[in-house]
Amino acid sequence: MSIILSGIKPTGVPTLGNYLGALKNFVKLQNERKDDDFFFFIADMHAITVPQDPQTLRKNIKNLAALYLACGLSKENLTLFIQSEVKEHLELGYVMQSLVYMGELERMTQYKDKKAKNETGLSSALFTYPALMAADILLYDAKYVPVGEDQMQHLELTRNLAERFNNRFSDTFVVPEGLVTKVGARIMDLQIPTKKMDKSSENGKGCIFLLDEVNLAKKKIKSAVTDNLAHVHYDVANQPGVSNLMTIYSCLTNLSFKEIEDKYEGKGYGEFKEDLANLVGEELTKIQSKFNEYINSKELDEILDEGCKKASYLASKKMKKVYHKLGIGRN
Ligand code: ATP
Ligand code: LTN
Repeated sequence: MSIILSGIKPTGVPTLGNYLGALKNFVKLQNERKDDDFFFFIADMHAITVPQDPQTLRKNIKNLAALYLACGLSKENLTLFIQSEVKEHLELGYVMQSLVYMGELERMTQYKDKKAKNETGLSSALFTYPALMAADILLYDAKYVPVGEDQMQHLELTRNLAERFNNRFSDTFVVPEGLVTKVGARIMDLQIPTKKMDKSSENGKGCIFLLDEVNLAKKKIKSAVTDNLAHVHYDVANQPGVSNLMTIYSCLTNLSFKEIEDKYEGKGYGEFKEDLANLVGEELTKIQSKFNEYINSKELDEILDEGCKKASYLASKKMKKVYHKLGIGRN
């Protein structure tokens, strides 16, 4: 039995990118690996590394909890919880900060990119964020961490920190492995296909949110940027827009790029976009109908309470061990 864990930040409504790169894969893994234990959480402590409006944040947390289930996760072998409700994340996060080097954090692209853009007012929590992410994973002895490609650098750091601790203080943490999907690990913005689709992005047109009104989402697909080659062909360098749409198509149908190219051979983008818009529309309709069942249900709160209880139990056991090995406190 292995533990499989991942988290999503409640920084907005999850996007089609979050769905295809992460959530859909979580569901697939859960269907394939019946003997494993799945831990998914809402990374609200990570959300406040950039400023958030409290009311919106509260709503995003609840929406994300319901969306995890609406996307198809089964309650069976699932521990679903809110990060801030399990205090040990912060405790181990601090311990990880004491292990990680400044140079390692400076190399993390998420921070480096923001710094390169000369954004002002960056918080110190944004800088130390990967230490907290490592704690999220190591606290539960997670073996596999399904994530989109953008998170692999954080995963590598987590592995290094686990090994560093184990070497200094004896075996304590499982060294985790990242799991990235073959297709869909990086869905791009529909308007700027060289940029990742981000839920906190300011340009809503390039981004499909899972709770978008279905017709609006379809419109976004139909007005996605393509090119004037009029040829459905996978070529990221020369046709980034079309290639991104093909990636979405492939994730939703399991057709290979070659199969999609053959299907639309000799046809322009109109028909391809129309079909894709319908596919996206159908998927969103399914998700939203389940979302509506969960969002105001007592069941959702019960699942989160249960998740918090189970996660807290395991996390507190782990922290006792960690403090003891570090030599802090009295025991
Ligand atoms: P933010 O805009 O706040 O940075 P985000 O949209 O990047 O957020 P996260 O909460 O950081 O979302 O990511 C949740 C999961 O979704 C992660 O596993 C991440 O790798 C994956 N993911 C995020 N964006 C994409 C994308 N465009 N394509 C594929 N996977 C993605
Ligand atoms: N950093 C991730 C979210 C995240 C996460 C985690 C993912 C926080 N803690 C632990 C996997 C495991 C992100 O920005 N997508």
